[in-house]
Amino acid sequence: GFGEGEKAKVERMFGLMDGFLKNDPVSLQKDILDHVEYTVGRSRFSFDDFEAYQALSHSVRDRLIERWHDTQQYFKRKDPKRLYYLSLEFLMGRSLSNSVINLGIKDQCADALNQLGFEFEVLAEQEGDAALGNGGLARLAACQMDSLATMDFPAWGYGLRYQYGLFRQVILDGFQHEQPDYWLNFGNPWEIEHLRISYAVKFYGTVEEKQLDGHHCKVWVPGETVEAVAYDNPIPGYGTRNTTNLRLWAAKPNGHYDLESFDTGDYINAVINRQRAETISSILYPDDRSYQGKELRLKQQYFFVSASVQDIIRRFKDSHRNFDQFPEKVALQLNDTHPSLAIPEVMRILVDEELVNWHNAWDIVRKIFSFTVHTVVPGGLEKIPVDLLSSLLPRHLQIIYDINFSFVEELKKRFGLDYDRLSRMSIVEEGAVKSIRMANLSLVCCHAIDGVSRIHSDILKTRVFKDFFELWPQKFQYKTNGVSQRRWIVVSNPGLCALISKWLGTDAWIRDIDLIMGLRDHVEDAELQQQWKMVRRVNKIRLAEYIEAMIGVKISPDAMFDVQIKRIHEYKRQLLNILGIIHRYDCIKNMNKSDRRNVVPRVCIIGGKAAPGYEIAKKIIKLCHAVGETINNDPDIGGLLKLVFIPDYNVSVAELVIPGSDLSQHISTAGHEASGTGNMKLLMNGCLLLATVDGSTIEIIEEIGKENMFLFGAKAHEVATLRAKGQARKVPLQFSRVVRKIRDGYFGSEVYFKSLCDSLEGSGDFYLLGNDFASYLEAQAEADKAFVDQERWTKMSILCTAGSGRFSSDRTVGEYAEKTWRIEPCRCPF
Ligand code: F58
Repeated sequence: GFGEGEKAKVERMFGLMDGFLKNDPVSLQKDILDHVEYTVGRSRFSFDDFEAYQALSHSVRDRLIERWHDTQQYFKRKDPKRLYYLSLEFLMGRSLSNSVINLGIKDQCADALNQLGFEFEVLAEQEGDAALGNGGLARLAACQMDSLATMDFPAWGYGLRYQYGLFRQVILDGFQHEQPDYWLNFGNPWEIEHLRISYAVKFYGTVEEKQLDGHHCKVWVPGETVEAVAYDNPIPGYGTRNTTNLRLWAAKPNGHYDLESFDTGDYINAVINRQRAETISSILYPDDRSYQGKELRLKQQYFFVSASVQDIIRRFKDSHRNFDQFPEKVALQLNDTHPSLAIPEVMRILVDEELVNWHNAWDIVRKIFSFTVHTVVPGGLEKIPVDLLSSLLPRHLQIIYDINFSFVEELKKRFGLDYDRLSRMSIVEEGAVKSIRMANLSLVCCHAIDGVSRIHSDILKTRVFKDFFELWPQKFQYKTNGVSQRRWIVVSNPGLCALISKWLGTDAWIRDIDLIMGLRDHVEDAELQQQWKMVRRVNKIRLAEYIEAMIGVKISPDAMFDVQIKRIHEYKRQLLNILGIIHRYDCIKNMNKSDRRNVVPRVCIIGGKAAPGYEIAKKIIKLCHAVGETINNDPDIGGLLKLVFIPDYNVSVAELVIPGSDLSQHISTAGHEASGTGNMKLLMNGCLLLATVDGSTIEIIEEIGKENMFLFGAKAHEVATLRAKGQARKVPLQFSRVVRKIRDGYFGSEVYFKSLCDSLEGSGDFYLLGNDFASYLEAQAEADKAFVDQERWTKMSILCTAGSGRFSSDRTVGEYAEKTWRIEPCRCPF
């Protein structure tokens, strides 16, 4: 805190504070009409839903900007330690509802619009998704930004402003096709363009040795320079005036003209060539599996990292004379290894440009960086071919070599000349293609390495990073992921939100999630149960309407809605789900009339994108459609079973599906899902989980009890042995029968599906579908049984929500703040 005198000063400084934009409906209405007329350029007497959305968004944006300025002024004044969150991907989704809710002006906006003849919910639907990311890692970054702002932490996010977000998935004849997502086509009111905040980012060229101010220096003479321009995306906290920033960089041609190339020839071509600079920030890589040594990807990484580091150092220098205090004022978080070039970039700027000596710079670097790992697969770790790095970033390669030299010396002192160990741990991989291991670089340079769930961290310590754990056990930690209850309950499930607040007697759980366990006290209350069911039913009807509108399949809200929504991956085992559905279909077909009366009607919903080059994932999508086609059109089945694929799954589709789900599947082969975050979103919304004992599900079990979930499958510690058994594993008859059905062409396309079937039989089945099939079916049968008893089901559903508190990103971010970043809240006092 600060003294009274200080407070008075601050108040004087912010004297105009609440004098600016008013938030009553009348003022809002005037602002909206002004924006219709002057920003959108339409007549205030005639504008449509989209134009109304634009005008409303601009009115909200104005309020965001105001708070953004106040917060940044305040941070600047208080000069707290700041966190910078570097991520190559952010999946922000839509912003309108989130913003008005966090600003606390949703009702006022709705009122203002009503009087103009518009409905808030309809306008909110006009907004497209900001999909600057692939999956869990990117949405995690978005949830954490929301928590950082809400908890008043002085933190900024840094990333890339891709012109094309994650591709749109279009389904034609059951096949996935990718279409570009040019999300900026209709403008983006949620960003503020700062053309004057820009940095030159260098590429290629050579390193020269020079004498500078009596220092012996390395000078990097670049072969190409590109300009990074800042686009700021305000992130409003909930229940606070604090509004922080997500700064995304766009690439523009550099303004310093190279006279020579313009003089000597073709002017037109010279301009066109310069324009190519923009490709750096043009497209998001849609591959969420493994890293390929692509030059453009490396350029993207360095481009955003360099601009961010320059910006951070510039801001620090604004209020400090030297770098002594740097580690007390700056923490840099790397979201996976993608931004790890920030490490040599900080070294380069400190040593080459700020003339800090190597040892001091190294000391700083080791104190400020931390990183989070999001994968379990060693093959998912990034490697950069040395040839590529030496051509693109020659100085950084030198720095990495220097860091590695000292590191290897340290290893020799500690372990002696254990060459196997040295070659495993070295940052440089000697092999057919000599390359830089970005994970090893990060492990050496960061003071903390976090896994995303407990089991994940154990796997990192005992397998993936075993050697490093032996060397530096204290660096290894974990912070189980979390998701924002603002986005995943308040924004996406207003009905449930109101109900929770009503029964808790307060809406304080929106900032203080632990309160949500208070619902447990009311779980036996028939009135709550009734209202809970009603809210969920309304959500199911909304989802059913969406599905009918999108794909023309009619579904009944009386059925159990069973969903699996996530990227399509072999390890996530959407295929297991589909095989289970085929089995169910078979069973129903073989039943007589009276048995059919006992079948619990099910609607199976699958959604997710396959990476464009991931053949097997694409076949799984096609299989899902082929099976759905057969089942949904079989008059013999009627309403007992449906299988629908929701196209183009993204954040806003998730906001619709999750509140309307009864059961959700998280069925990765144990030991493969680092954490999973969809499970948390569904849990919060009172959806029951059918799951393997993997990732964060293990911790969910601890919170809500296995009696409130449907668990199955091999445990992580059994997987290696099971795999080693190979063909000796026993596979249930039902499994072979179902696979045979696909092979025999029951669902068509038998040639196309052959490789899928082969991956499940013989020496294949790496992900153990056959092994887990019997227990999967048992868990499904348990779920059916529970659903029949609606009272029991509803109680379990309430207990899921009540037990979800630990999985709020507020808890995760609080742990990072205290243990890793060592930052304190800095709350704008107005
Ligand atoms: C995901 N990783 C994990 N990577 O799979 C999931 O278990 C975890 O819950 C989540 O991170 C958050 O920690 C993930 O989403 C990517 O999308 C990368 C994108 C860039 C290429 C490599 C994968």
